[in-house]
Amino acid sequence: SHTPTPEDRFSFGLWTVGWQGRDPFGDATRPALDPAESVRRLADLGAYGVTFHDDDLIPFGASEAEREERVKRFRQALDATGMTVPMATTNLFTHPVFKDGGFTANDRDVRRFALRKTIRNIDLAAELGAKTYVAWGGREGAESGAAKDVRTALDRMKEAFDLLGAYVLEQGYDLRFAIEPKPNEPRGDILLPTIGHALAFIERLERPELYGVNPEVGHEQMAGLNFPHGIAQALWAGKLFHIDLNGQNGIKYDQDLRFGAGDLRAAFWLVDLLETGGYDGPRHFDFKPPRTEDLDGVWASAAGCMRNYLILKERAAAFRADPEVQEALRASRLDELAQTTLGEHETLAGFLADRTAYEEFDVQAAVERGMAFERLDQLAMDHLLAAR
Ligand code: 3MF
Ligand code: MG
Ligand code: MG
Ligand code: MG
Repeated sequence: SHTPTPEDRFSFGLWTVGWQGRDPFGDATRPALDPAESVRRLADLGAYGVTFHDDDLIPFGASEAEREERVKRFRQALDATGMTVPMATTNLFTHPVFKDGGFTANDRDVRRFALRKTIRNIDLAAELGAKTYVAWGGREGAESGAAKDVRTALDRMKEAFDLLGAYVLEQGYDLRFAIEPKPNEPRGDILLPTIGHALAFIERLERPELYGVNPEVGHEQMAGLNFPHGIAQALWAGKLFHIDLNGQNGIKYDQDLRFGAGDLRAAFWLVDLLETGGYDGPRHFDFKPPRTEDLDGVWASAAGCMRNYLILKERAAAFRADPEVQEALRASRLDELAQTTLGEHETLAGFLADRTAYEEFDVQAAVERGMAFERLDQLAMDHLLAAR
C-alpha cells in the first residue's frame, strides 16, 4: 500500500513543513505554523515522528516561562497523537552571532556559547526520548583562504564533539550523535563537506562509537556524488545513524525538493539499499515545500515524500523478486563479487604459486566476456517505471 502508517517510521523536521518560504531573494510567502499543529497534521498524514532544532520550538532568547509553556504545548500534542521525537538538533546558523560558526568560530566566547546552547538542547532531547542528536555545521567554514586555519578548526571541532560525548555519557543519556555533512551553503565552503570526510573525522574522536552520520540526499548531490554509494559506505562502516531524505536536481543550490523529486533513479537505488541493507532508523524528511505553495500545498508536499518512498519501496521489492532480475544479476556475476578473492584456506604462498592466477591467466577471454550490465539496468528501469 502507498498509504503511510507509523510502522513505516516516517519523520519530519518541524522546520520543513514550517518553512515560510524566506529565501536569499524573497520574503516569506506563508504564515508561521504552530509546532503543535504540525505534529497533529503530520500524525494525520501517517508519520510517526517529528524532529526539531531548539529554536524551532523555543524562539532564541525566550524567557524561562515562555520556554516551559512552549515545551508543554509540544508535549501535549505528542501525547495526544502518539507521535515520537526520534531526533533533535541545535540551530547554530540562523542567529547572526554564529556568522563565523559555532564550534569552530574564531571567537572563543562564541564557541563556548554554542556548546552551552547545544548542551541545553541535548537535555531537552533526552527528556523527550530522542535517540539521535544531529549536528549540521552550517556556518563552520569560510569564504576565503586565510580566514580559517582548517587544521586548527578541526581541533576545535574535535574538542566540541569529545566534550558533548563526555556530557552525554556522564548524564547517562541513551543518545548518539550523527554528523550531517554538506559541501557549501550558507558558507562558501563548509568543514566536513561529504560523508567520507565525516567518517574519517569520527575515527579521530575519543569515543568513535558514539558518533555516526546523518547524510542528506541533496547535500551529496550538490557535490556531484553518488548518494546511494555514500550511504552504502556509511552502512558498511556501521555509521548510518540517521538520514535526511529529499530531492535535488544535480549540482546547484540546496533545493530540498520533496523526496522522489529530482534524481529519481538515485532515489530508487537508495530505497532499495535502505530496505535491504540493514538500516532500521527513521525515514526522516528534510525538505522544503516550494514557496509557491500555500498551506494545502505544504501538506500535499509532505504526503508526497512518504508516498514516493512507499512507491519506490514497492518497485524496488518487485525488482529484487523478479526471477529474470535474479538471473540477470548472476549473468552480471554479482554472486562472484560476493566470493572472497582468495580461497578460504588459501595461503599467500599458495596464491603466489597459482600459475592460473597470472602466468596462465587468459587475459583475452576476460576481455571478451561482457558484463551484461545494460540488460540488468533496463530491467531496473522497467520496474521503476512500472513497465513490468
Ligand atoms: C541544511 C540542513 C539542516 C540540517 C538540520 C538538522 C536546516 O541544509 O540540512 O536543516 O538538516 O540542521 O541538523
Ligand atoms: Mg539540507
Ligand atoms: Mg538540503
Ligand atoms: Mg539536512
